[in-house]
This record gives sequence, structure tokens and C-alpha cells, in this order.
Amino acid sequence: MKMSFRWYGRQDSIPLEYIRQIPNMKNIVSAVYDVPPGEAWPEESIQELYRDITAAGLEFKVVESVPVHEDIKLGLPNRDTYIDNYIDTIARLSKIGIEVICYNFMPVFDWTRTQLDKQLEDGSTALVYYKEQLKKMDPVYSDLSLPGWDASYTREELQALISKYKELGEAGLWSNLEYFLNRVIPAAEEHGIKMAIHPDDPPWSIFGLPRIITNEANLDRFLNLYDSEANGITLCSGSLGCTSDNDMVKLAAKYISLNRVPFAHLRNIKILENGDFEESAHISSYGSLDMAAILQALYKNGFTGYIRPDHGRMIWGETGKPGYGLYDRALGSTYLSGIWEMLEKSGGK
Ligand SMILES: [Mn+2]
Repeated sequence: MKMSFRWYGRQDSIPLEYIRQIPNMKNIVSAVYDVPPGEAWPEESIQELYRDITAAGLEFKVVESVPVHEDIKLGLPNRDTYIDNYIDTIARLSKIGIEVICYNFMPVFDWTRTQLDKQLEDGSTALVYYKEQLKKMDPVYSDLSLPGWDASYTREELQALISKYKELGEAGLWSNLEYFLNRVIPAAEEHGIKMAIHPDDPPWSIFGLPRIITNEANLDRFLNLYDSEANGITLCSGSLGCTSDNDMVKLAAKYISLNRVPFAHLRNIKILENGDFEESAHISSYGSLDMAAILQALYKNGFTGYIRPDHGRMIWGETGKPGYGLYDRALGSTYLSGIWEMLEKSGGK
């Protein structure tokens, strides 16, 4: 297991020097952020990111994410140009020793929460998903926009995009994903990179949009689309774990033993009685997931990949990018490292 920390580049309010001071922290997960989706990342930007990270005494082996252009997901005629660019980015990332690329195949919206600063009982704030709040945010019927949305679309553009996806449906999205994998995975293999798809977050349809990377049956289907260790999964406990229908311990054991998990996001989530959820502190008793059992499944099945603490709460008065503060993620990572030390010393018991 190699511990890592997500960093948003020079515009991140957290200096790399601080991240390096977290015990057991050796790796940075990052990306080039100033290139529009669909374009190849310039060699110079990749080199600059690499130099910043390594100069701080940290390693750069995992990229999160290389975004997939909507035209690829929609299967539009110009998708091949965007896929060519994607493959160029893969080749360039391999030159600086990148081993894993995390990406997702979610239509229009990436992760979805309804509030980013919900105050928890202890005074900390966290990201939450409340269905009642979501109802008021449907972009088809209202101008309200969800936190974290791509504000570059006008309301009309957004509505047009959403209706295209509704027409495409799940079957169409699966077939466009397969097309993408058939072109990208051979390139990843050639360059020694493992592609790791991130599950849909949350793992169900929102606003009638198709979502397909959601549960065990669909993860099986995904892995069978292209049978290669370069076609893997980012095992995100906080995304798949948003519903108790997904048994995270079982899923971890299964896909790690198949050698299809090069990267894992580990965080806890508190599922409420009505199916809403709140992001919680990493420790098992604060949420619905048994983090020790998940790590045990990683250990027992020979996990050698990268993990990172995922979203943290905002604590100790910290302000910054919701979910991506320094303090709670640092606490999360040391908690995860502590469990791992015990697993190593006890032989996984
Ligand atoms: Mn995640």
C-alpha cells in the first residue's frame, strides 16, 4: 500500500511542504487543470507539475483525473479526435513515470452533493446529499445550480445536453464506454499505465441521466468489456458505499484478488435512514462503513496499489476547497496508516 494525497497544483491553498510533513505521506495525486477537456495536456505543463512535486521530496505516480470529453461519452462523430488527444496525454504521462490514471464516465456532472458546508454535531462541516434539497435543484426545471457544477454551460445548453443523454440511455452509454476502452486500453498497455475508472458518485441516476458504474453487476460488466489489468477500477469506498446495497468489503476483496484495483479512495460515509448521506470522519464508528474490514480486505488480497484519504471535513477553522482541506485528510491518512501497520504486524488478522 502506498499512501497518497490529492493536490490541485500551484493554485491549491495547501503547500506541498505541509503535505510532506504528514507521516507516511510519499505520493501526490494531481492533474493539469488549465487545459479544456478533450485537449491533449502540453508536455511542458506535465513536466512543470512533475518538477514541483519531486522538488518537494514527493513522488508523482497517479493522475486524477484525465477528463473524458462529453462527445466521447455521447459517441458523437468527432470522438476519435478527442480519443487521439487522450492517447497523446497517456503517452506523455508515461514519460514522467505515471503508473495510474483515474477517470470517470459520468454524464455532465461529476460527483454530486446538495450542500458543501453542512455543520455536524461537533461543529465541523462536511459535504452532504439530501434528496429534499436535490429535488429543488433539477436543472431542467430551475435555475438553481448544484455546488460543484460546471458553470460554463448556460441553462439552455445544459438542458440540451441532458436530453441528449436521456435519448442515449444506459445501453448507449455502455456502448460508448466500450468504444473508448477498445481504443484507450491498448495504448495504456503499451505505455505501462493502468486506467482506473472512478465509480459514479453517488452510484445512482440523477436528473434522469444514465449512470452505469454503480454496483457489482455493472463493475463485472465493465471489467469484461476489456479483459486487461490495464482496465481497472478506482475503488472509492465513499462513492460505492453511499448505498448499503454495495458491500464494500466484498467488492474490495473480489476486485483486488482479480488484480483490477491499482488505486483506492478510502473514506467513510454516514447513510441516514431515508437513504440520504453525510460525509463523516474516517473512523469506522463515525459512519456506516467498517474501514478496518475494508483495509483488511485490501491487505489479505495482496493490495500493492495507491490509496488516498478522500474528502475530509473542514475542522479547526480551516477554509478552502470543500472536502479537500489539509487537517481532516491528514488525520484520515494517519488513521488508515495505523490500521495498515497493525495488519502488517498481525499478518492481516
Ligand atoms: Mn472517490
